[in-house]
Amino acid sequence: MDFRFTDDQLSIQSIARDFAQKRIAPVAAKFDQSGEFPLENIQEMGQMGLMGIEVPAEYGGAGMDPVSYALAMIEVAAADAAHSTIMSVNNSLFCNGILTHGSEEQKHTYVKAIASGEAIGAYALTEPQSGSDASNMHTRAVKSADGSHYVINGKKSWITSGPVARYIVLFAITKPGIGARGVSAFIIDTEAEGFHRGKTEPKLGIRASATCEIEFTDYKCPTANLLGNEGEGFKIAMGVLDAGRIGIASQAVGIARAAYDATLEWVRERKAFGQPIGSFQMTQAKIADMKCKLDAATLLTLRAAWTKGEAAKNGGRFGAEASMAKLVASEAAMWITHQAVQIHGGMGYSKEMPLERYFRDAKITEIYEGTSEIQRMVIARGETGLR
Ligand code: COS
Repeated sequence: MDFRFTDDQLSIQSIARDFAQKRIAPVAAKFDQSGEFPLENIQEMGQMGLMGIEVPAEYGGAGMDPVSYALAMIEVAAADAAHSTIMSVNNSLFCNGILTHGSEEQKHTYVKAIASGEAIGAYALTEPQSGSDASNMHTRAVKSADGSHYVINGKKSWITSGPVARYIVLFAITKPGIGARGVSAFIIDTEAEGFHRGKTEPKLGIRASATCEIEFTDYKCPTANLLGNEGEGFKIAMGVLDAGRIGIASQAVGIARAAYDATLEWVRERKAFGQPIGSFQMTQAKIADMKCKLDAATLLTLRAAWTKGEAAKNGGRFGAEASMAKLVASEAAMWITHQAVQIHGGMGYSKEMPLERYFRDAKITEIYEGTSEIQRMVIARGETGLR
């Protein structure tokens, strides 16, 4: 086993770290408080290649591998989880599906716009009545008599970047009554008639990442914007989520690392009973457990990213590795940020330090792109072959 990174991987890690520490970290608390979308930073990150890290240069991206993506995500998330949420939706949920299943024209038009930072992308699967049971969607797409377009009606909820997205990968039923096999994927232009934005979600964490409901009323989607073939939508959605889960695992690692680094500094400096609190055994036990969970999460995340890279070359799958990485990394992030707040005491609870933000931000990683319960289900189904 070779744990060394390539020069290219080290280079994107260093570029992302530099931008994250100089430009994102100083404004993270301000954006968290206001809930404002950090558009300028996101556009600049797009120009740097960070919104399409695995996207080939001909479609406006950086043309790098999944490990590079994971390393860059970790750096951005360590500065601010909300920025990394927007980054992960653009990279994994939007670009990934179109790159894998899209036509040349779709890649040139839509992937290019998002990967270059010109526009923001989103992914719409969840509906008010369907979350974990994603195939239980009601949004309906009906092909027009002349075959030129689909008429779409329905509502999607919890759409990350929904309030600002120009283009959205949408999943809708084209053949009702046959479950997952009746789902198709479409590329939506939010400037076209029939697209509406609904209520925005007031959230516990990742507050600068905008989230809202979206609604379609007789929206006419050109047939050229069907992604893949009719009936392939659910598999596209699941394949995209496999990639997305590596992004969320990386995000969790970034949040956990930031909380761990801050704690390490704190336990060396902060004194109680005449000694640095890091010399007390109860603190040492927490530090040891935090470090083990952080490294385990990091290694599983990098393994999943590496497996995705191998799968692209050899045609294998990486869903199980992605689910394991997301499960372990998100639970590590929650546990580590919890301990970090505890060790910081009153200062951990104060908005004067970023610990309480890390704690709030970590929670979403156990929920979105498949809850921990769903990840356990995917892993166990794969291991046992049982359903
Ligand atoms: N890649 C490709 N295809 C996949 C897949 C994957 N990772 N996972 C499932 N599929 C395919 C299956 O092979 C099956 O195809 P066939 O009918 O040809 O056999 C089809 O999709 C349906 O799969 P399955 O029967 O396993 O679907 P279920 O309804 O049981 O759902 C879970 C499976 C629960 C795993 C899925 O619905 C899921 O991941 N839910 C969570 C959704 C989620 O993450 N939501 C968050 C939205 S983004 S914030």
